[in-house]
Amino acid sequence: MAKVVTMGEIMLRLSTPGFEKFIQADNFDVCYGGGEANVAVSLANYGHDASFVTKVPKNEIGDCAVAALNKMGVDTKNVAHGGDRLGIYFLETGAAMRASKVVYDRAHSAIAEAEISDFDFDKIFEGADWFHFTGITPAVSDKAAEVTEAALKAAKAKGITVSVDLNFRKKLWSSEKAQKVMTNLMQYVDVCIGNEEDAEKVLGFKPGNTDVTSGDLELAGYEDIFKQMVAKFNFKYVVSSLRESYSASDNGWSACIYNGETSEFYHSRKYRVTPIVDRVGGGDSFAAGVICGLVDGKDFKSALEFGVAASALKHTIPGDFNLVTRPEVDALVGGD
Ligand code: KDG
Repeated sequence: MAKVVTMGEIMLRLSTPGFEKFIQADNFDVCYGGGEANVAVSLANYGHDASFVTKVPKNEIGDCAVAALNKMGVDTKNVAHGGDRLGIYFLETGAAMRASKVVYDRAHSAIAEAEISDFDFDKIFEGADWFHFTGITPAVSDKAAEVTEAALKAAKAKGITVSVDLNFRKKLWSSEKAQKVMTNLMQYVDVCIGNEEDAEKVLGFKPGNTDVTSGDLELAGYEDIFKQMVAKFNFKYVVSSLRESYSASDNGWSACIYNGETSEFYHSRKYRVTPIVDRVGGGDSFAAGVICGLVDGKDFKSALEFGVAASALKHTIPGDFNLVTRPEVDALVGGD
């Protein structure tokens, strides 16, 4: 069992029932979610010691967010309490040719207003093997970006492996701001997760070279970008999920990985995911699956296969959290 720490914002998710549009809904379904919280839940679910760091308000909604994590086995003893509010996101789930919609109501949330002094990073990272964050947290506020960098410095000082999911959120910041903040944070990162759009918007990479092994045009673009990213930031692995969208409820789902140490590029098996029940958290379940594979000691190709199977299964589960079990993921990886 590995100790994995994730840090970010947990939010109250209010989604329209079924596939109702916002205008139709008389009530919302309630659950909790957020990029890094979702990763912590998956890892706890696979049997790892997963610890989530955030700040929530000292009120019953903050308590409910923490309880939702505890129910899934996530360690929340390093959650800070205070501030004014928990962030909210509203979700209208799309189907067929109608895309999902997300509306954020998260300004001035407790984590957005948190200070470095709210967290004892020495204690938080004691005995930890891995630290995961995403590009969402530094996007939430300048203060949250400062807290993220303080966490990264502390994690690196202890020799902990660090992963990032670039997760560009255009509703939270511009590409220019993202590049300014995130480029600096890459010096602490070992494993970088993000698709082509993230690589361009968050770090400014575009395909441009021709020195690649993949025959497929899309994969060649990824291999090219990944090589550039490794050359600039010396990442150990660069990883992306790959979505082929046939409709909002019917996708092809696979992933690719570049090994920065051996210069090997690998494309996973592809799954047809239909009908999609809930795609939110699909990227987080992928990140968690890859992290799980790597901390378990799997080789990088098998870790990727575990991640892509875990996230394919997530698409069948309502809510942000991926509640599939390790045997269920293993069965999909091992199946025809
Ligand atoms: O990856 C899932 C997230 O998008 C969702 O939980 C909401 O954290 C969220 C965000 O900021 O988009």
